[in-house]
Amino acid sequence: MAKSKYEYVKQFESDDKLLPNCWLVVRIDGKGFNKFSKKHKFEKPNDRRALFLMNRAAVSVMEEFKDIILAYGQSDEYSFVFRKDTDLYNRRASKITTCLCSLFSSSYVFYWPKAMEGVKLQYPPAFDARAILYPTDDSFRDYLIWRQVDCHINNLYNTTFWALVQKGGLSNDEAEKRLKGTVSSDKNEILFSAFGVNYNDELPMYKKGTILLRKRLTDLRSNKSKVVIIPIHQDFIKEAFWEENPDFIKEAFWEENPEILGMLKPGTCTWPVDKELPDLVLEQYHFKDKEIKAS
Ligand SMILES: Nc1nc2c(ncn2[C@@H]2O[C@H](COP(=O)(O)OP(=O)(O)O)[C@@H](O)[C@H]2O)c(=O)[nH]1
Ligand SMILES: [Mg+2]
Repeated sequence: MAKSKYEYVKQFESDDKLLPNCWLVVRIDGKGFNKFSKKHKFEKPNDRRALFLMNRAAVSVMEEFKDIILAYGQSDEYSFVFRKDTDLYNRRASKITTCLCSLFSSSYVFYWPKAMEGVKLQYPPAFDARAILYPTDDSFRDYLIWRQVDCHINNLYNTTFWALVQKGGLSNDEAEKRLKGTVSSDKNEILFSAFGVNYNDELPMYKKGTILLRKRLTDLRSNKSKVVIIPIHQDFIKEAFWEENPDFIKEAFWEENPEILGMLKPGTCTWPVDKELPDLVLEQYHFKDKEIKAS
């Protein structure tokens, strides 16, 4: 077909193809969630329902985009890590970030009624997104640690701040002054001595955020197995995480298994037998049954 004389305007579009062979991270972040959380009366310092909703929206994104191997979320943000060799949308940055961001936003709204039972959504929430490339495994690993350290610092601060306000009867200003210049050990001490709270006993999801990984799980009754997305709450900074999940994270894995490049090969899961699978995982089996066990 002959080109129209207007076709030339396409040349004005800029090329935003992402560099090859780098870890690609897309981080989305809630826009104005300070206000949004107040407007919807999120519990302080952590609203379990709102965090579950973030996790649910992130699972939707991972279900749609199979090249995402890991996601990490805390507060109003989620980072999605793509396989280094992903060819999604020809690695076009804006196409990738906008598709992820809009699917995340619509899923957040879609699952809102279920997660936030009885809370009316007052206005449409929005998220921003950026794509970041990490050329080395070390910088990629440090990125994840950075976000988790951020989670830890904020959560310890917020937990102590709201204990001072809600249990200690301080005003917001007084609590802020009390915490000025304190280090982590001071905050742990305030929590323990003034309120009998041992920070270590706080929920791992609050302290460490949520890591989503693909794992193969087996349903013991039918013996059928399915790849599902599993939420875990581990430390990126500890070797254990990287040792327990070497599949597809370490470069060496791909070098040793060149034949599986091009298809996703998740490792099997070692979910503790004495621990119930989270609803988030059971939902992916499309039935709620506790008789599913790690293979
Ligand atoms: N009460 C409450 N607030 C939360 C929770 N998760 C996120 N937020 C709010 O969301 C904000 C996220 O930080 P940031 O992205 O820097 O702020 P934003 O620019 O207003 O979105 C926090 O400062 C909190 O005010 C939660 O579980 N409970
Ligand atoms: Mg935000």
